[in-house]
Amino acid sequence: MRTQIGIVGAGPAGLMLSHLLQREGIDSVVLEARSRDYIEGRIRAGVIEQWVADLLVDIGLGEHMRRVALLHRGINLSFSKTLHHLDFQDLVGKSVTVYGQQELVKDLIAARLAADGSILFEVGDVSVHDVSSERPTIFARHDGQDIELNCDFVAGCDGFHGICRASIAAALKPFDRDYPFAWLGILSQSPPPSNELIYAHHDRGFALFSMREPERSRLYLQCRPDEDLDRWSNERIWDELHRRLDGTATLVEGPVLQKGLTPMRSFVVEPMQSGRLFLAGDAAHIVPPTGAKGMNLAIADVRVLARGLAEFYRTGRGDLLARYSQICLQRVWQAQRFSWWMTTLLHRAPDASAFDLRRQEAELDYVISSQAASRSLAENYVGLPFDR
Ligand code: RFL
Ligand code: PHB
Repeated sequence: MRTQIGIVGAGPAGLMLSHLLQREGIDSVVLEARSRDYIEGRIRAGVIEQWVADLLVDIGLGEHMRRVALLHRGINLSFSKTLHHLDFQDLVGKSVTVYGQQELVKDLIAARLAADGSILFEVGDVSVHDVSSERPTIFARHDGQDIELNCDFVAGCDGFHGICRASIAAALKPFDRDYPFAWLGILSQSPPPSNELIYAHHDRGFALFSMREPERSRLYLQCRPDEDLDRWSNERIWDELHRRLDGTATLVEGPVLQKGLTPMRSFVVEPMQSGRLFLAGDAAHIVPPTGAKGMNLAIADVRVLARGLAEFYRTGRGDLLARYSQICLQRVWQAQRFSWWMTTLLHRAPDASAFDLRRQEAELDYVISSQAASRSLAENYVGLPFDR
């Protein structure tokens, strides 16, 4: 098999890249380890920055989003028994959109298949070779057969646990930080306590009250990284959510549809490319979910990559491709800083002292009472501008 761009991974990064390339007349093949049903049902990110929502409309993917997505002017912070609203529209003139990652993934798969795009699901034993040559190759198994995919370039969009980063590890420098907590998340058939997200700081730990649709809540509790989910009955989860919301809004209980654990880590590799292999999205960097940045960064990366590849095929020049890492990493580190800051502001460290908790409350108080501090949170949450 032969294609221009071999893409490993059909998450938001890989699928969006394939879609953007097709709009530039560039051919790609996407290889995905999981089944279509699995990736379309995987519940993950929920918040997209305004530029991503605008991009989806511009590239012909706005129709479903416009029907089901929820436009949010801001977020709520709950602490010291009070709910505070930050209005991003008033503060920085932008909003965010609640649109489930799996909805975007479904839209992208449908668009790729409608355009006769090639996505191979349930591919095994993927390996990438000769990325320092002009003819990299991807080997894999599909439908019981060995396949060899010859490409001009490879895009490693295979997430944090994928194989692409490992295949160029010698050329990369990793930066990482672990956090001494994780999130226990549920999807519940019940309306959220507020029509916009609530980030709750509490002595017992952090909680987040998000949503997918007006009647479906996505709720998270800070827990231990090695938490045993069997120890969390639905009753215990609801009880803890009530306590951490602390009466600042009314929480309605409902049937729990899904339950899972989300680890928290910060991770970046530099550079994000070696030879003709380019890493994008979670394959290159991970942020803790507190700042809602992961999926947005994945899309920011592939937008840069698609432009670089388009320039290459149009003009034969690789200037933009050569600067791919540098351009992406500037945004990546801004998002890392913000996600780390939101995480440390809102979570309770296991060794937190009474002083630490009062200091966090003072910082939260500053965030809601100072125009400068509110705007700083708002401009980062809605997504920093690209032309800085
Ligand atoms: P993905 O989505 O992990 O996709 C990678 C794909 O590669 C496949 N794969 C392979 N395929 C072939 N061969 C192999 N050897 C392969 N190894 C792996 C995988 O099956 C998969 O389909 O990475 P991508 O595309 O970079 O997208 C990144 C986002 O998924 C991620 O950053 C976000 O989900 C993070 N995130 C959030 N981001 C936001 O922007 N806003 C949010 O509100 C937000 N909330 C979240 C989140 C992540 C969460 N979890 C579960 C980690 C909330 C949670 C709970
Ligand atoms: C979600 O709705 O899943 C979500 C929202 C905001 C976050 C993280 C997750 O910061």
